[in-house]
Amino acid sequence: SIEQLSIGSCIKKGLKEQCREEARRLLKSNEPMEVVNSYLIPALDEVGKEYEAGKIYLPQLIQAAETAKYAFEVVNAAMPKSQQENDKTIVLATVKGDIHDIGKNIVKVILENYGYRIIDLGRDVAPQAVVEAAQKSGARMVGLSALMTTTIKSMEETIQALHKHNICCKICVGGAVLTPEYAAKMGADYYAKDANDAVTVAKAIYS
Ligand code: B1M
Repeated sequence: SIEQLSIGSCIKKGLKEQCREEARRLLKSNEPMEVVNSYLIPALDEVGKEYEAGKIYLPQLIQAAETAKYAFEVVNAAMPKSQQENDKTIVLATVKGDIHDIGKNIVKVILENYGYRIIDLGRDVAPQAVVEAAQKSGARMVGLSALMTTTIKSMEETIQALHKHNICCKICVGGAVLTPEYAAKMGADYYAKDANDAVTVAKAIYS
C-alpha cells in the first residue's frame, strides 16, 4: 500500500495521482477555499522559497506546479456553482510576460461562483488584447494578475492603455508581488489580496 503523504509532500515530490487523492480526502473535512488557503497556497509558497534559496531548481519548481494543478482541478470542481444568470461581466488576464496563472484561475472560479461572467484572456496577455476585450464586452471590471517584479511594468502599461483608450471600467490588480500602495501608484482602482477580496471588489463595482 502507498504511504499516506501530506498534500505538500505530494506537491514537492511530484506525485500527481496521490496529490489528487489527497485533495479529495481533504475536501471531506474542509471547504474548497480552506483547502486552497490552508494547504495548497502554503505548499506552493514553500516550494517558491526553496527555489529562491537555491535548494531546488527550475525543473522541480515546474514539477511542483504541475502537480499542484491536479489538486486545484479537484478543488475547483468541488466549488459550489452559482445558479445566478446575469450580465455582470469581468475581464481577467495575467499580464504580458507572465505565465503564472494559478492565482488568476482561482479568482476566476470564485467570481464565477458568485454569478459573474468571466472573460478569461489567459496568461501572457498583451495590453492591446485587454483593451479590446474590455471595449467589446463592455465589462465594468478588469482584473489583472502579475506575480513577478519584472511583469509589474507590463501591468502598469496595461493600465495606461486602458486609460488612454478611455475604457469605462474599474481596474483591480492582484498577485503576490503587489501591495495596495503600489497598486494605487500604478493607477489601479482596486487591489485584491486574494480571491475573496476580488469578490468584495466586484460587489462594490457592480452594486
Ligand atoms: Co514562478 N516565480 N517563475 N513559476 N513561481 C514565483 C512568482 C517567485 C516569487 C518564486 C521565487 O523565486 N520565490 C519568482 C518571482 C520573483 C519576483 O519577481 N519577485 C518566480 C520566478 C522567478 C519564475 C521564473 C522566472 C523562473 C525561471 O524561469 N527562472 C519563471 C517565470 C516564467 C514567466 O512567467 N515568464 C517561473 C515559472 C513558474 C512555473 C511555470 C514553474 C510555475 C507557474 C505555473 C502556473 O502558474 N501555471 C511557477 C510557480 C508555481 C511559482 C510559485 C512557487 C507559486 C505561485 C502560485 O501559483 N501561487 C511562486 C512563489 C510564490 O508565490 N510563493 C513563483 C499560488 C497562487 C494561488 O497565489 O498567484 O499569489 P497567487 O494568487 C492569489 C493572490 O495573489 C490573488 O488571488 C490569488 C488567490 O488567493 N490574485 C489576484 C492573484 N491574481 C489576482 C488577480 C486579481 C485579484 C486577485 O484580479 C482581480
